Amino acid sequence: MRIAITPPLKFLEKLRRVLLLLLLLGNLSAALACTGTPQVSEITVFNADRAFRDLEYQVQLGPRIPGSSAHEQVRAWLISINKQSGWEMEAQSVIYQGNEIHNIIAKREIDQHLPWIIIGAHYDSRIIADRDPLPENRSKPVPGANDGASGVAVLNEIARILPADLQVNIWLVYFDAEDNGSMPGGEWILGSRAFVEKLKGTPDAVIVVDMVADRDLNIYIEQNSNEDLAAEVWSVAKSLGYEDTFINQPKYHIIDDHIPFIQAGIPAIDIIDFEYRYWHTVSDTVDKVSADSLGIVGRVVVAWLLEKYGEDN
Ligand code: 1BN
Ligand code: ZN
Repeated sequence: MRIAITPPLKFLEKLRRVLLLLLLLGNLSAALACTGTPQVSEITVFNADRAFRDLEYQVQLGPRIPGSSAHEQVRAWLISINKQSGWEMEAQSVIYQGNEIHNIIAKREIDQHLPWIIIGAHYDSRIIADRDPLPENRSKPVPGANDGASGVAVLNEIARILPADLQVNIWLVYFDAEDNGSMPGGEWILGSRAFVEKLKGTPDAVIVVDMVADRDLNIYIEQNSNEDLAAEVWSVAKSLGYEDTFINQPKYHIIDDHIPFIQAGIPAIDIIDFEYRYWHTVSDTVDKVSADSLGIVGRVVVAWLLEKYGEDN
């Protein structure tokens, strides 16, 4: 039996297909807007594949070692793509303890009376793979697929999809020179130290993401991190069903870009998977990391922001 599709049904079917297509393209708000459906800006889709493409892009530029052309290119790219996503951009260039530092800041400032949140990640990669099992590799650079490119990829995608009506001022900070410690003339976390030294005002909370793309993602509560803020974020992760990834146990004390904030009395946490066997080796490459992992971390951070600063709160 043939069922004739009446004109209204045909229209609905067409509409359904347009919606599906737009949804597949990850553009949910455009889909809702074009049907005349009321804006549902709190439905926010973190597109893990799109974030992963940003990770791949950085790795194919080459190691993002301070002073290199890849390091300069990644900065220009961050400024350009975040401008396209509607963020106000600042390139902060300073000399800090004799080092040239270039932090990149994306700002969305709504109202100075609202809270102020910083989400950060380092964009540089380590100059030497000094933990590589093969001695001949230990003077080569780290590709930094996980250690460097993953955090940046999460920040970029947050910049693309974060609803504009959140009741909060947000800075996304791409820190320079995180990764040159434990070697002659080098230091850890220079970019974030320079940033905090120059910071005017006190952010309410800081979340740093680093090494968040391991295919086998295990994120414990880093023990220098602010306990209350960590409890909030790990609880959001649990509510999303990610309790096997965001493991609710303290482990490791890590010197990362959250430390200068903690030292300044600002609540800060480090979301980091420190169980990555390719850490500081030449094998920290794209085949060791996954879009799914970026998606989990991105969704948790976005869900935390929505829970605290979304319209209903
Ligand atoms: C994170 C990624 N870190 C370096 N690359 C910070 C760190 C410093 C972790 C020292 C452990 C020891
Ligand atoms: Zn590192």
